[in-house]
This record gives sequence, structure tokens and C-alpha cells, in this order.
Amino acid sequence: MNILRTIQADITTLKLDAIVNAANSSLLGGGGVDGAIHRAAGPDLVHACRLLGGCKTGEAKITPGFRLPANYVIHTVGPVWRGGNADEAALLARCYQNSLALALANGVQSIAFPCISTGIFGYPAEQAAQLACHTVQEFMAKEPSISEVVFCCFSAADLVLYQALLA
Ligand code: AR6
Repeated sequence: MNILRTIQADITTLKLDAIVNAANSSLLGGGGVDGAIHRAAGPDLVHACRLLGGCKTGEAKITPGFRLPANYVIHTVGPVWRGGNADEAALLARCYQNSLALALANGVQSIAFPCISTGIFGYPAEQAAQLACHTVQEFMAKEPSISEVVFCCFSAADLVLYQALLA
């Protein structure tokens, strides 16, 4: 049986097979969760990212976790919110799907997601949470080898949203 749960935490502290980074298309670091992951992983992470040639919106790439407790970082690039008619929902769904597909291809069984796109990129938190839950539940129903997915909320407000959706 696989588990889908939510917690409030700093994602860099989680000892799972992989954590997901809400990156930008350069993959060379930034603010928010991206900055926190690069600081905690150490400088080897940006060196590894330089070799990846960037990442398009909705796609995902994988690196080791270096100094992080997690073995891998899966970097995905969420859409910038432009009002909702610029394919944002489809692109955000692809972030979750492509991250999980890459996890599967690398033998990752436990993985944590931050609330992709809902910080600096401005995606409305509730809409993003609904889409994240739906997309991940659909994937897990088809792929039982992913044993644990954690929605890692940084804010108490996000935790409440995910708790309601997963209840
Ligand atoms: N652990 C877990 N979640 C966190 C952490 C943390 N340590 N820090 C922030 N969050 P954001 P985006 C939450 O802005 O909207 C970067 O500059 C935060 O509260 O990190 O996808 C990139 O380089 C929010 O819920 O990512 C891109 O340029 C969520 O993580 C751009 O920001 C996402 O917020 C990406 O913007």
C-alpha cells in the first residue's frame, strides 16, 4: 500500500529518497525553496546542475542530493501564474507527473514535493493544491512502486489546504 501525506517542514531536512525543487529554467539556483535546497546541498549541487543544460517549464531533471539527507533532488520548473489562461494548470500537472516518472526511473520510492509555483511564481495556493493532490493520486494509483509521497508545506496555511484535500 502506498502513502500520501502532508507535513509542515523545511523540505531540506527530510530524509527521503528524493526531494523536489521548485526551480527556474536555468537550474542555477534562486530564492525560495530553490535557494534553501542549494544552500543545504552545498556547492556541488550547482556544479551538477550546470551540466544539465537547463530545464523547460513542466519538465524535470535529477541530481544527487550531495549534503542533503535526501539521496536525490528532482528539479522541476513550474509555470509563472499569468491569470490562468496561459496553460498554467497543464504545465503544473506536468511538473508533478514528470517528477514522479523520473523518480520511478531512478528507483526512488519516497519523495517530497514543495508547493510548486505558489511562491515567487504566484500560482494561487488552493488551485495548486487541488491540482497537486489530483495529479499525484492519479499517478500513484497506476504506479504502486512509489511507496510514499509527501506534500511538504512551508506555511501553516498550505498545511490546512492539503489536510482538507487529503482527509
Ligand atoms: N521548504 C519547503 N517549502 C519551502 C521552503 C523550504 N525550505 N522555502 C520556501 N518554500 P518558491 P516558485 C515554499 O517561491 O513559486 C525561485 O527563485 C514556499 O512557501 O520557492 O515555484 C526559483 O529559482 C512556497 O509554498 O517557488 C524560481 O525562480 C513554495 O515553496 C522561482 O523561485 C514555492 O515557492 C520559483 O517560484
